[in-house]
Amino acid sequence: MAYTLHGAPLSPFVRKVMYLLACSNTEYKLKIVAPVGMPDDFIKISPLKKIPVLQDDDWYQADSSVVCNYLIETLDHPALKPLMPGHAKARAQVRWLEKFADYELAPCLTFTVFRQRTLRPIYDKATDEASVQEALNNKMPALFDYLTSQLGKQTYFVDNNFSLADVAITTQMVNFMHGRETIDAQRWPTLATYFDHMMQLPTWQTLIQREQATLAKIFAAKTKS
Ligand SMILES: N[C@@H](CCC(=O)N[C@@H](CS)C(=O)NCC(=O)O)C(=O)O
Repeated sequence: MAYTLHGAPLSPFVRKVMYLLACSNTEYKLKIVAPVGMPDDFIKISPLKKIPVLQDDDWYQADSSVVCNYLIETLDHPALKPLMPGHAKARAQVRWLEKFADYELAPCLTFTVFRQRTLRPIYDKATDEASVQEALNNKMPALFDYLTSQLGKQTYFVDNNFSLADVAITTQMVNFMHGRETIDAQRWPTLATYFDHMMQLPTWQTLIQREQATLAKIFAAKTKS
């Protein structure tokens, strides 16, 4: 079996799938598809024209959540199985927090902060800093307050075990970091510590260091030209 993952590593949703593939040592090819300027026929494999898509021969599946759950169910890998807890209530909580990350954190941390500060400049487009400030002042605090309440004194979000919820939340926080923001450790100390801890985990380190190197190269080339 040789998977192909269609997408770009700076997408938090693609990174979520890459995390699972990496920690299970699953072989795959990354076929770069950027969200800007997608080929018209991408809709054939991704009905909403979004990345990621996982391909296995002539089988294609879109959506990071669906793909991650598919990998957990089918690969039967010891590093993946614990990402979905055995207990139904804990599974519900994991799914809820993944949804919260994908649909509540993403619009603020990724589609606003990262897109405006990092993605748009890559494509020589101006940053709308007012919209970033609006998100940071009016949207982000309630999201981080909620995450803080869910984390409590735990190291991981659900039953204090590393799960898909941690992968989904962390991947959005990475884009926040790529957007040159940090979690305010005075205001959200447990969340800041949580993210620091996540960034120490070897699989995240490998993925993020590669992305930081890519971003550094892109921006170095821009300052030269
Ligand atoms: N729910 C989807 C969201 C994927 C998504 O929004 N991907 C973005 C890139 S970060 C995208 O492809 N955007 C292109 C577009 O909306 O036109 C998932 O989890 O895979």
